[in-house]
Amino acid sequence: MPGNPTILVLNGPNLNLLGLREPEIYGHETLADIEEACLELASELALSVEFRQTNHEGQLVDWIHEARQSADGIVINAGAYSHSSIAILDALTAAGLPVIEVHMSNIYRRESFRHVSYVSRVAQGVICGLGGHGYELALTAIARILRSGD
Ligand code: CA2
Repeated sequence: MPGNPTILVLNGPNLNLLGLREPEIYGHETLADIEEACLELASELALSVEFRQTNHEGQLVDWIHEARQSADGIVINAGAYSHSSIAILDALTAAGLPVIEVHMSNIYRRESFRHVSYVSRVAQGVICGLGGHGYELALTAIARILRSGD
């Protein structure tokens, strides 16, 4: 019997600071709190979750390349690279896996440079403004997409 689907949850630059700075924008939850909630939900959804964070664009690109072999779907908060990185868009497009994009904050209530995300061009769905809960919603959505095949 095949194992649980594997979901790679990727986090980009500065998300390691969650809960430590700017709580008025990003809340009090740390990235470790979010990871814990994701791992707990993953077992209910029969998913295997790999949760990672990096401050480096190339590292995100390398992880997305690896996902082609090792994962069934990607949940990504590319942080500020969402608004600038064609390299990440190209890697996600090449991966050919279902992608759900997450942002902690509601990027449409913020500066206009945050209103455009390259990641959104390849994402099947986008969740923003719901804090860490957005990651749990993204996992629920991707589990459903993988099970229903659409
Ligand atoms: O809302 C989001 O999740 C963002 O992806 C967060 C990025 C921001 O550049 C995007 O526009 C929206 C920033 C990452 C978090 O940066 C922090 C900085 C200081 C304190 C806590 C987090």
